[in-house]
Amino acid sequence: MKNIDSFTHTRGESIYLDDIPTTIGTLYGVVFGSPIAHGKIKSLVLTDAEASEGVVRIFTHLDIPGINQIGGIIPDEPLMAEDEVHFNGMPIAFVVATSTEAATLACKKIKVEIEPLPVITDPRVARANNSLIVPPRTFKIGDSKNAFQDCKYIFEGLAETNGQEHLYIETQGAYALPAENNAIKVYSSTQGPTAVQRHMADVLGIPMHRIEVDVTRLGGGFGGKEDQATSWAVFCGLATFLLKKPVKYALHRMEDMRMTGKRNPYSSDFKIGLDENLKIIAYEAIFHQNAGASADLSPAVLERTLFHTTNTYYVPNVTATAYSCRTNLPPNTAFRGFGGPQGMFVIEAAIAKAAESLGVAADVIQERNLLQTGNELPFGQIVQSEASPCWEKATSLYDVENMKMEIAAFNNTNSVYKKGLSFMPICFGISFTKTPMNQARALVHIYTDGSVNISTGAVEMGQGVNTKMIQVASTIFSIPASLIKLNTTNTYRIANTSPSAASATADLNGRAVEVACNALKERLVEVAADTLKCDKGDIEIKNEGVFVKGELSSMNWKALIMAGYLKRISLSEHGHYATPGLHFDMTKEKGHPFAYHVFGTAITTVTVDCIRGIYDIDSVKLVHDFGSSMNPLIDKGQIEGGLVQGIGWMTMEEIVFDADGRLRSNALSTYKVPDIYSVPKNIDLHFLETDNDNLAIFKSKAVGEPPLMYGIGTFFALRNAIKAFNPNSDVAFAAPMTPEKVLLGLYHSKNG
Ligand code: LUZ
Ligand code: MOS
Repeated sequence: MKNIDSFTHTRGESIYLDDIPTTIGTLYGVVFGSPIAHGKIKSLVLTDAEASEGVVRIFTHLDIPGINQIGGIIPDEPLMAEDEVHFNGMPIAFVVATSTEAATLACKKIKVEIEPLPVITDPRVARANNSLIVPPRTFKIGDSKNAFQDCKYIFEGLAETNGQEHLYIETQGAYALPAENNAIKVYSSTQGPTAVQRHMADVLGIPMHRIEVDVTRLGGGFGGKEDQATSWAVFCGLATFLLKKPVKYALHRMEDMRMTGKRNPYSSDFKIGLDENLKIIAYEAIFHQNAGASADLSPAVLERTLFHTTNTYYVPNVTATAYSCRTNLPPNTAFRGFGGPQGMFVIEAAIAKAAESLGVAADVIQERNLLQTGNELPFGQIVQSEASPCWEKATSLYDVENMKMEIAAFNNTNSVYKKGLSFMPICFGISFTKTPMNQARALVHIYTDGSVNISTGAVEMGQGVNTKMIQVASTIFSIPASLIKLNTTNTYRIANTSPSAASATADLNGRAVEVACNALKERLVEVAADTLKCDKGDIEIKNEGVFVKGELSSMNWKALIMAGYLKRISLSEHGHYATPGLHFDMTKEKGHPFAYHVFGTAITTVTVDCIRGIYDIDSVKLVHDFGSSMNPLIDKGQIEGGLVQGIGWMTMEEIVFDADGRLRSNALSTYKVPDIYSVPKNIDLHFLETDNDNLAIFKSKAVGEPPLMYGIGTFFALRNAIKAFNPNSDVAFAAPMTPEKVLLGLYHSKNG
């Protein structure tokens, strides 16, 4: 089935936040953010700004009727600063005017006096100052300390990954409208409608039932709108509540880049120990997560890092400790992979270091240590592994021996260009690591003309989840997709939603649709048996018709629905799903947090221009574990998009904050993202079809986040190409591998 949005996307008819028709009298807001990263507010003078043309009102924390707090996991984040600012861009006031231009102009007339305090941007400095968001956590299996004594080879090192700007094409935004009886309707470009509803209720001091959050679709989220869509909606809601006027705020790209958090940068230490057969016996890691100025989702991101400490390898003795470090940057947040990629990069660096030191190819070590079904992960979950099938399929299908020979031959005959190859096997856990979040609901109505209307808690953000929801209902009812309409995501239809995140949206909401549709179908079978005077067991509803003992009866789908209505049967159902079998005990750091894992292997080849330091990604050849894909076209799109986003993170996307905590890469002129010229020249994708039982919807495994981690392979392929040119290169395990770093790596050696 084609993505149901492709028709309106192509015609420019899809409705995003900024396409929602505005009502007469709509006002426009702009946030006034702190001009410095850390300090005490001495005075705030609004008089000039208030007198500015078109300004209706300027709100500060003093105007908040409820609580000045929007922290999701920990209440450490005020909506607006009171007497201190903690990052450059931290909201201080919200200016509402008759136009965005007027509000922007007025913002420039706000006078704030801030006494500067020391600025910390480095997570290791934060840890040294004991500036932590939450106490550190440690995952442990076996006894790494003792196990190192039995290791033949031990290597230690440092690995760092930078942040990443989400760069959803649609920036953050919201539009709030007053409703009767002090209620509010808000359109929000959010992955988490319930988070918007809950925090708006807190800030306004009213119950959640007065706040209707509606989400049409998102022009991308990537985690950046899991938590951080909330504040903009709450600003609009606050102004609407107090002014009784519609208020809209859609951020300018540069405001969005400056004021919102990004992927958490990490600075980590590793120690890896191997035996004489290159089996990894022991591994230790210390992760320093740069959380930014408040918790946001960082504690959960930190946890997912720990869950992915050993990537797709079995290591019997592991100790991993993670620190969430408070710095004066915008609060960092969810980003596709959610800490997993940051953890996986570190063990890949450790393996690369071991391989280089021992003079073997990294893939020898990787392959020898792949997870097998039945292995125990450091947090106690016993894994059902597809690691080896993916790896083996990739090496045979793509004839890796031949690829390696061709690269060696190329490198022998070329002095200016060098090629490199890497393997990147992945293993990603599917489920929210916070077990209670693994639940969802769906509301299914069948109208008397036989058409079907579905609401779920899933937010369509370009990932194709709406199409998959329709596929579920269409398959269960056995009716064409054209009879099914999917609604916007709305907190008045579906309550207490988990954010569309963790790659789990189609699984959780699809299962809820499945539950609802099956319940309806059961009732309809009874109606059919009653009407056609036969046994329930003889009835089959398929191809828009009712079959009795395999024979098509006179009753079609539409007649069946009408018969149900006349019998006064409910043609509506609210389905609820909660992933079974999940548990995790934080006091022991053990449990079974994931419904299943997704596996895959990517083989990347690159060519480096050893004079200029620039490079091409020649090919990425993948074998990915889809389970049994319910929509290969959409899933292929997720693989390609995730891969390229991962490559961007690993190679060119370079976030730069200066020592004052000011973002220097604050526009697309200074922050480079992959374009059509920088994507791999060739992407080969093989669908590994497995039909082991799993908890995915229709056994079609989650596909949102896992492919991002294939991009990590590019970093190591580039490193290998650099080493082919300069075997003594001291190129660090520090992503992104920009052309500048490649150039340094090519010409800078360990001994100077
Ligand atoms: N969000 C969240 C996520 O709240 N919990 C998670 O485990 C998660 N994982 C991936 C992406 N978003
Ligand atoms: Mo996401 S990082 O699944 O919002």
